Amino acid sequence: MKIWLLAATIALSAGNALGHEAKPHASKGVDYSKAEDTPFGRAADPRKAKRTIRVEMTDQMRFHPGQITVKRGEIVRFVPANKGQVMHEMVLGTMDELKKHAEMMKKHPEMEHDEPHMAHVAPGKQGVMGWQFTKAGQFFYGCLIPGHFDAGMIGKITVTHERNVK
Ligand SMILES: [Cu+2]
Repeated sequence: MKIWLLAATIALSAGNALGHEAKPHASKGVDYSKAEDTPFGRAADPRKAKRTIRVEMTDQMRFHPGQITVKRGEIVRFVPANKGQVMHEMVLGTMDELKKHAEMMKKHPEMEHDEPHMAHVAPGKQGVMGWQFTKAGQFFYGCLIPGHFDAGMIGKITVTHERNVK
Protein backbone atom coordinates (compact mmCIF):
# COMPACT_ATOMS: atom_id res chain seq x y z
CA MET A 1 0.00 0.00 0.00
CA LYS A 2 2.80 2.41 0.99
CA ILE A 3 4.64 1.70 -2.23
CA TRP A 4 1.88 2.64 -4.60
CA LEU A 5 1.11 5.76 -2.60
CA LEU A 6 4.74 6.76 -2.96
CA ALA A 7 4.70 5.92 -6.65
CA ALA A 8 1.59 8.05 -7.12
CA THR A 9 3.29 10.95 -5.31
CA ILE A 10 6.38 10.69 -7.49
CA ALA A 11 4.31 10.50 -10.66
CA LEU A 12 2.40 13.58 -9.55
CA SER A 13 5.58 15.54 -8.76
CA ALA A 14 7.09 14.60 -12.11
CA GLY A 15 3.96 15.81 -13.86
CA ASN A 16 4.17 19.14 -12.08
CA ALA A 17 7.86 19.50 -12.91
CA LEU A 18 7.01 19.17 -16.59
CA GLY A 19 4.55 21.96 -16.26
CA HIS A 20 1.46 19.84 -16.53
CA GLU A 21 -1.48 20.50 -14.34
CA ALA A 22 -2.09 17.69 -11.93
CA LYS A 23 -5.36 16.04 -12.80
CA PRO A 24 -8.06 16.53 -10.22
CA HIS A 25 -7.80 13.41 -8.17
CA ALA A 26 -10.48 11.80 -6.10
CA SER A 27 -10.27 12.23 -2.36
CA LYS A 28 -6.77 11.73 -0.90
CA GLY A 29 -5.19 11.52 -4.35
CA VAL A 30 -5.80 7.80 -4.50
CA ASP A 31 -5.47 6.03 -7.84
CA TYR A 32 -8.27 3.55 -7.35
CA SER A 33 -7.27 1.43 -10.34
CA LYS A 34 -4.16 0.49 -8.35
CA ALA A 35 -5.98 -0.12 -5.09
CA GLU A 36 -4.60 -3.10 -3.25
CA ASP A 37 -6.84 -5.93 -2.15
CA THR A 38 -7.05 -6.34 1.60
CA PRO A 39 -8.78 -9.08 3.59
CA PHE A 40 -11.73 -6.69 3.97
CA GLY A 41 -11.97 -5.27 0.45
CA ARG A 42 -10.38 -2.51 -1.54
CA ALA A 43 -10.40 1.26 -1.85
CA ALA A 44 -12.92 2.48 -4.40
CA ASP A 45 -13.85 5.82 -5.91
CA PRO A 46 -16.62 7.19 -3.68
CA ARG A 47 -18.14 8.78 -6.80
CA LYS A 48 -18.85 5.28 -8.11
CA ALA A 49 -20.84 4.31 -5.06
CA LYS A 50 -24.58 3.82 -5.43
CA ARG A 51 -25.01 3.92 -1.69
CA THR A 52 -23.98 6.50 0.85
CA ILE A 53 -23.83 5.59 4.51
CA ARG A 54 -23.52 8.45 6.95
CA VAL A 55 -21.87 7.36 10.18
CA GLU A 56 -22.04 9.73 13.12
CA MET A 57 -19.24 9.68 15.69
CA THR A 58 -19.87 10.95 19.19
CA ASP A 59 -17.91 11.79 22.35
CA GLN A 60 -19.89 9.00 24.02
CA MET A 61 -17.47 6.84 21.99
CA ARG A 62 -20.11 5.44 19.74
CA PHE A 63 -20.78 5.15 16.03
CA HIS A 64 -24.33 5.62 14.77
CA PRO A 65 -25.24 3.31 13.16
CA GLY A 66 -23.16 0.74 15.00
CA GLN A 67 -24.01 -2.01 12.54
CA ILE A 68 -24.05 -1.99 8.75
CA THR A 69 -24.96 -4.70 6.26
CA VAL A 70 -23.63 -4.59 2.69
CA LYS A 71 -23.59 -6.96 -0.24
CA ARG A 72 -20.45 -8.53 -1.59
CA GLY A 73 -19.10 -6.38 -4.40
CA GLU A 74 -20.95 -3.30 -3.26
CA ILE A 75 -19.17 0.06 -3.32
CA VAL A 76 -20.10 2.23 -0.39
CA ARG A 77 -19.49 5.92 0.11
CA PHE A 78 -18.98 6.33 3.85
CA VAL A 79 -19.52 9.80 5.22
CA PRO A 80 -18.16 9.77 8.78
CA ALA A 81 -19.49 12.84 10.60
CA ASN A 82 -17.91 13.97 13.86
CA LYS A 83 -20.69 15.22 16.15
CA GLY A 84 -18.36 15.58 19.14
CA GLN A 85 -15.86 18.05 20.57
CA VAL A 86 -12.77 15.90 20.06
CA MET A 87 -11.10 14.23 17.09
CA HIS A 88 -12.55 10.91 15.95
CA GLU A 89 -11.74 8.56 13.13
CA MET A 90 -13.34 5.74 11.23
CA VAL A 91 -10.94 2.93 10.36
CA LEU A 92 -12.11 -0.15 8.47
CA GLY A 93 -10.58 -3.55 9.06
CA THR A 94 -10.71 -6.99 10.54
CA MET A 95 -11.00 -7.17 14.33
CA ASP A 96 -7.40 -8.43 14.51
CA GLU A 97 -6.02 -5.54 12.51
CA LEU A 98 -8.02 -2.95 14.39
CA LYS A 99 -6.83 -4.32 17.74
CA LYS A 100 -3.20 -4.33 16.62
CA HIS A 101 -3.52 -0.84 15.22
CA ALA A 102 -5.19 0.43 18.41
CA GLU A 103 -2.26 -0.91 20.49
CA MET A 104 0.21 0.80 18.17
CA MET A 105 -1.67 4.08 18.50
CA LYS A 106 -1.34 3.86 22.30
CA LYS A 107 2.45 3.53 22.02
CA HIS A 108 2.76 6.20 19.35
CA PRO A 109 -0.16 8.58 19.78
CA GLU A 110 1.61 11.20 17.66
CA MET A 111 1.81 8.82 14.72
CA GLU A 112 0.43 10.35 11.56
CA HIS A 113 -1.14 7.87 9.23
CA ASP A 114 -3.46 8.14 6.34
CA GLU A 115 -4.65 5.31 4.16
CA PRO A 116 -7.72 4.80 2.00
CA HIS A 117 -9.46 2.66 4.62
CA MET A 118 -9.41 5.37 7.26
CA ALA A 119 -10.82 8.84 7.74
CA HIS A 120 -9.77 11.22 10.50
CA VAL A 121 -12.45 13.77 11.19
CA ALA A 122 -12.14 16.97 13.22
CA PRO A 123 -15.00 18.05 15.52
CA GLY A 124 -17.99 19.30 13.56
CA LYS A 125 -16.58 18.09 10.24
CA GLN A 126 -17.27 15.14 8.01
CA GLY A 127 -15.10 13.01 5.77
CA VAL A 128 -15.64 10.74 2.81
CA MET A 129 -14.27 7.28 2.14
CA GLY A 130 -15.03 4.95 -0.75
CA TRP A 131 -14.76 1.22 -0.18
CA GLN A 132 -15.69 -1.91 -2.07
CA PHE A 133 -16.43 -4.99 -0.01
CA THR A 134 -15.09 -7.87 -2.07
CA LYS A 135 -15.35 -10.67 0.48
CA ALA A 136 -18.30 -11.90 2.46
CA GLY A 137 -17.87 -12.01 6.21
CA GLN A 138 -17.75 -10.02 9.37
CA PHE A 139 -15.69 -6.83 9.43
CA PHE A 140 -15.44 -3.82 11.67
CA TYR A 141 -14.83 -0.10 11.88
CA GLY A 142 -13.22 1.50 14.86
CA CYS A 143 -11.94 4.77 16.20
CA LEU A 144 -8.30 4.16 17.04
CA ILE A 145 -7.64 7.40 18.85
CA PRO A 146 -6.12 6.23 22.17
CA GLY A 147 -8.84 5.23 24.61
CA HIS A 148 -11.72 5.39 22.14
CA PHE A 149 -11.51 1.83 20.83
CA ASP A 150 -11.22 0.45 24.37
CA ALA A 151 -14.26 2.49 25.37
CA GLY A 152 -16.24 0.61 22.75
CA MET A 153 -15.99 2.91 19.75
CA ILE A 154 -16.44 0.13 17.28
CA GLY A 155 -19.01 -0.88 14.69
CA LYS A 156 -19.75 -4.06 12.79
CA ILE A 157 -20.05 -4.59 9.05
CA THR A 158 -21.68 -7.73 7.74
CA VAL A 159 -20.92 -8.47 4.09
CA THR A 160 -23.49 -10.90 2.73
CA HIS A 161 -22.72 -13.55 0.13
CA GLU A 162 -25.40 -12.20 -2.14
CA ARG A 163 -23.54 -10.51 -4.90
CA ASN A 164 -24.35 -6.90 -5.62
CA VAL A 165 -25.70 -6.63 -9.14
CA LYS A 166 -24.60 -3.47 -10.93
CU1 LIG B 1 -13.11 8.49 18.66
